[in-house]
Amino acid sequence: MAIEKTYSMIKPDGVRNGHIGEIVNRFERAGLKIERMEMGMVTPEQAAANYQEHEGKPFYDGLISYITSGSVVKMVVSGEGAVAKCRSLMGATNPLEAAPGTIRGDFAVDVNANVIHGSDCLENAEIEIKRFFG
Ligand code: DAT
Ligand code: MG
Repeated sequence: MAIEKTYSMIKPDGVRNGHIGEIVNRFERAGLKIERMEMGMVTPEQAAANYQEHEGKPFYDGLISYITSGSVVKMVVSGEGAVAKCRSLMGATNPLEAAPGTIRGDFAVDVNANVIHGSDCLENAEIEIKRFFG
């Protein structure tokens, strides 16, 4: 494994429901480092680019309107195998399948509003860091 950087984002429900501190704490406890962190909105353009692979699916419109519906916390997270480590701390996409002890397993109730985003591979991590931090 090597030191990697990944992009993670606490989604609007995670912010609204007060999970920022807990999530940052879990990342740091797992040995990951918060390199950059910024609160703000996701623009419709950023949302469309980030979820391009889902265009045309039945949940696409809801996904875009949800992710642009309120403040998010954008983060660059680094560490040994940060991409996979972040994904494993997040848990499965569907909260019904997310294991207890994972962020989604503990805090998500809805497959769309599922608390947190994390890049799914190193290549997308680089693209997403540029997309959200310029
Ligand atoms: P992940 O966020 O775990 O990488 P993904 O890339 O498959 O999952 O999907 C992106 C987001 O789209 C996901 O976090 C929530 C939403 N989503 C995925 N599948 C969905 C579904 N069947 N119904 C509603 N929203 C869904
Ligand atoms: Mg994904």
